[in-house]
Amino acid sequence: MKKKRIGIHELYAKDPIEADRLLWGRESDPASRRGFLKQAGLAAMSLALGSKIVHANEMPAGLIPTLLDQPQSDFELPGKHPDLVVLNDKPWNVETPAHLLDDVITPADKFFVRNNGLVPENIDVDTWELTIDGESIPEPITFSIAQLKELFKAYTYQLTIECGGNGRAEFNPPAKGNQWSTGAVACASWTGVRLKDVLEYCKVKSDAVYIGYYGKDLHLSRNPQKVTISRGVPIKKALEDETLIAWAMNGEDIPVLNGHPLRLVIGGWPASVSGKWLTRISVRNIIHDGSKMEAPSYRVPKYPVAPGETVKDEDMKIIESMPVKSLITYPKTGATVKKGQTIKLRGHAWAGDLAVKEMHISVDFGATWQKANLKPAPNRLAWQSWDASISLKEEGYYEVWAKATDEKGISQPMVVPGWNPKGYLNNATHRIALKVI
Ligand SMILES: Nc1nc2c(c(=O)[nH]1)N[C@H]1C(S)=C(S)[C@@H](COP(=O)(O)O)O[C@H]1N2
Ligand SMILES: [Mo]
Repeated sequence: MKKKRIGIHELYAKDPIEADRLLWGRESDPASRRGFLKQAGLAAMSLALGSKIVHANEMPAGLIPTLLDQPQSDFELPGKHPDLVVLNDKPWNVETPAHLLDDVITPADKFFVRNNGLVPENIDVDTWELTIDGESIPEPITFSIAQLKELFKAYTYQLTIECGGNGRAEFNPPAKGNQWSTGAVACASWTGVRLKDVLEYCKVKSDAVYIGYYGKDLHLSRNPQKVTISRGVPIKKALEDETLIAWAMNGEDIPVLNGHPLRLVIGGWPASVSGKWLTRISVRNIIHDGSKMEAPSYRVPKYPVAPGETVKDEDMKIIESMPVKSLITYPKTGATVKKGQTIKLRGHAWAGDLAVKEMHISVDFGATWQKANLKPAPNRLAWQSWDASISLKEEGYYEVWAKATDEKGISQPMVVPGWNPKGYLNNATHRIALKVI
């Protein structure tokens, strides 16, 4: 059946409780299902789940069983898998359920979408231009896509990009913005030229501090003077081998929603630095001051703050490398398995600029952990696949939790980490539900 398409803004304006129910399967009034579940006893939770919670004595108080807390939407986006979850359609913001991220290389139709403005219309590959300018470039130079392909060697890398706000939905008090659960992350195979080769050709000066991108997407106001988003990275990150100006995802044109015909791809950092519909890169002799570089956008407090606290702009710092994180991509949450059956779990783990060193899983709410097999990355800044076998001894409700540890020994927290005003960098352990019969 074709899903209906309605603007979630319209829906929220009309009926916020219904909008919340559609998106989250829960109600937003004070007597909400979520609020109720937080207070609920084990008996009530078991009733809602339809089975007994095994290891209930290990379950932290106030924990909502993950099976009762899944996002869902009734909307569908053209070109994307029908089971992706549309959080917003003006602009498009669409996340991927964990079980659809099972591929080592994320297929185009399962790649999440995070737009700040409107997708550019009438894209023409043949006349598309990229200009390199800024204080640290002696003379601006403009390239066509054909020239980029001709002048520079092409490279292909698998690169993980994750929205800085992935996981925002779990923060309490809630942070405004797209209520991503776990699905604003992907790792595709990207082909393009190295930004460093292009900047070298343009004779980048030694006083370069930062790069900033500009894209062709229109501001939501449709005012062409307004820039939707123009972010960037320090020159050191820009000059890494894996920083690409890409024209292909998985060997094909990049999907229009993901930046066709040209985009920056900067793995390991918040995906907001990977500029889509790329038309210009400015090499700056100051920290780039484009739209959404200013506080509080894509910034977190310099020191830990209490949930709900107001943080001054000058006490915020720009997010750089993303924290260690992982997903369980198989089985799908809610799956039914047989008592004693061997279940093969799969997933991926990533840690920003770092490698992931170890992967652990728990079936008893984190009381004990079992080591998983972890593969090395195919190249730097690509996620690493992992697998593990478990067998569950009792009938009832189980949760599988996954925890990655990076090469510096830092692990994912089991609860939502450091509250921050904009709800960035939630790298809490991923949880799936299994029912044993
Ligand atoms: N031009 C442009 N580039 C952009 C954005 C945008 O709105 N416009 N969104 C950024 C953000 S916040 C994210 S998380 C990623 C999302 O990339 P995707 O839509 O391909 O998943 O693109 C980044 N690049
Ligand atoms: Mo983002």
